Amino acid sequence: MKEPVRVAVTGAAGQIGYSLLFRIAAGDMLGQDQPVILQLLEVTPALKALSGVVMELNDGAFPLLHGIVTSDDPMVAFKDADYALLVGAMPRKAGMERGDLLSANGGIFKPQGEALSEVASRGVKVLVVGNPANTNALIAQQNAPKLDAGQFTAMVRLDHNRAISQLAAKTDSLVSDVKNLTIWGNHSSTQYPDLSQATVGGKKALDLVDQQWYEEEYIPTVAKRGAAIIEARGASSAASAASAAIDHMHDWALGTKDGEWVSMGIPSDGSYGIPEGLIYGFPVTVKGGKYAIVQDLPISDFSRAKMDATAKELEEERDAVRDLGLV
Ligand code: NAX
Repeated sequence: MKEPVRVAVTGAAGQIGYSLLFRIAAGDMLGQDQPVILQLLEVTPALKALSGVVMELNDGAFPLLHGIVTSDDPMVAFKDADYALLVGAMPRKAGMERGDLLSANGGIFKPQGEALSEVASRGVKVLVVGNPANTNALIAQQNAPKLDAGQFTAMVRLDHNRAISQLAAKTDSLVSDVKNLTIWGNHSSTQYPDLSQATVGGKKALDLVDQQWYEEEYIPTVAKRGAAIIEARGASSAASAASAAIDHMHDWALGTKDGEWVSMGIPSDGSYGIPEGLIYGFPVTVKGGKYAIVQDLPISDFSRAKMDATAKELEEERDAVRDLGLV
């Protein structure tokens, strides 16, 4: 049996946490041979609720769960963390301007970035789920000078999984038949679910669907799926978001399959003309715990316009947090 690794999760008493923690404890994220110690961060008023979640984790009698730490202090929860899933964030409330939202989240992700920088394992892999995820990841990253910028990623995997499922349904295929689609850009309504390289059962996806359906139905359905779930369920996506977080960390830690890529929000190195430093959804492959952007994909004019639009939104968010002194 391997030595246990430390997995920090913030917002651990929230609805995503309630799905996520049990999947991690069951070995779905890091493998059935990898014991974990969960290090759970919550705000002080939620610690009582968190203690109930801990009782349930214990009651699960998960063989791979070798310990649980709870705290309202990031310096405790992130201590020696090998993986950090930053789920807790300030949701947009009615009447809140974007500046207010970014500022409130700055109050969360700046100190968390500082704490990760000080106390986490030097190789920590950080995934930001809490919205606005890409820009929250940028805030944490910019406040973690002792870590490498590439250690901070944002979640576009839920969008990626939604895009796979919608395409499989349309083509009457299994999700496992769908390969190599990409979510470019921001986890927001400007994201670009790109089918230009995708295949279904080895056939080019764009030969199987018509362009009008792709542009007018598919892209908006994927981009607005979160709102459709809130409308139907009366609450935002939680189990599917947790599942996507598991997929993101699983593939980052254990690698992607040969010949296949996934979408991750990572710091741009300027590839595909995306401004350097933005945390942007790219097609990536992973080997040995290191991700690499898939290079030299042909980019159509249609794709270019969509990729630039979502980059522009991220630049505006970055400029706003810069003006607030958060990065
Ligand atoms: P909940 O409101 O159920 O839970 C959030 C939890 O975070 C709460 O328990 C709260 O006490 C805690 N929290 C707040 N500030 C904290 C802090 N400073 N330190 C530690 N914990 C803190 O939200 P939930 O449904 O779990 O969603 C969490 C976040 O995920 C939201 O920001 C949501 O917008 C975002 N999402 C992101 C997705 C993505 O694809 N990137 C999809 C799903 C989800 O909407």
